[in-house]
Amino acid sequence: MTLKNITLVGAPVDVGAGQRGCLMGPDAYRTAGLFETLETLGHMVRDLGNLSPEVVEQAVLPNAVVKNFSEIASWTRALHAYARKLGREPGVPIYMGGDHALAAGTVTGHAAAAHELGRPLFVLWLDAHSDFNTLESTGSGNLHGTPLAFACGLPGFDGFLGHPLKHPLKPENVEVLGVRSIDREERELLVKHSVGISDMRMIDETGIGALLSPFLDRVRAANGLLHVSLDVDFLDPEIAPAVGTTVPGGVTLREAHLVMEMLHDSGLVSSLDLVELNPFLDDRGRTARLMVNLVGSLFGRRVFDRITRSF
Ligand code: HAR
Ligand code: MN
Ligand code: MN
Ligand code: MN
Repeated sequence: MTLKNITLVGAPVDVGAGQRGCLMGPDAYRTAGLFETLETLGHMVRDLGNLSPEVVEQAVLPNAVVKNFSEIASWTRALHAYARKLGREPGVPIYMGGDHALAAGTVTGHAAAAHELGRPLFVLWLDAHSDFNTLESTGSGNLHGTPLAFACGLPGFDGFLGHPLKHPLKPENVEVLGVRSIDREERELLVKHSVGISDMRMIDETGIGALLSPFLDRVRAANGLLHVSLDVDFLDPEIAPAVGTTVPGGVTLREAHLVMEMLHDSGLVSSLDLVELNPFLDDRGRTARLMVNLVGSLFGRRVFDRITRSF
């Protein structure tokens, strides 16, 4: 197994979500043993602690329903700069959220770093939601519903970084997997921009491995980097209750582990977001521990090695 240099970065963002509590996420991952789990697998792990960004001035809003715009702009700028730097170094950063608004910074920072390395960035978005609203289309005003649209270069987001996004993701290099809740206008935007979508019905009919495999093949063929954005609500709420926006009918424990195991075997993952864990809603830490176990699978934990046929 290839051992990695892993950097943990705490991003206690919680004003992008409709409910408070995600700011406790990074400490819940630490308490649930994320560092030790990775170290036990043999990796070199460092924890940079939690970021706390400088607050930027209030920008002019295109839509009055948008909430906490300047706070999210501050986070986006701080995380973008961080991710851009970490993305140019060897090793795998893990961003411990925090709500999904943090991906506005991490994904765009890694896209900029990939550009500088001369490689394309691909994104696997594991989520019940597609988070493809713009500042105009959002009905809730919760900015965690928008980061993927921003990262794909949709218009209206210049206030996030204070300037236009220079290196947007190609929407066809994105795969949204596990989705089961999309707003009406968001649906039109996803179609218009040809974002890759695999919903729960496709998972039921085809199997999650058969859906993931061709995407990983594309990343490999393009010599791409792969950012994985794992939203807790990708998982069925019966197994992962600690999330503000539960949607029934999510992926099972085994489907989630299979995705992580296939990602590990691919060797392609270059950065990871862990988002939307709300420890205030957890049941004796079970969701935090489940997320840590999934990260363990992503970084090489296995019962049996089917290639070498060894335990
Ligand atoms: N689409 C809805 C909105 O924009 C809900 C978005 C919820 N997003 C998350 N992250 N919980 O996936 O308000
Ligand atoms: Mn999300
Ligand atoms: Mn550039
Ligand atoms: Mn979600």
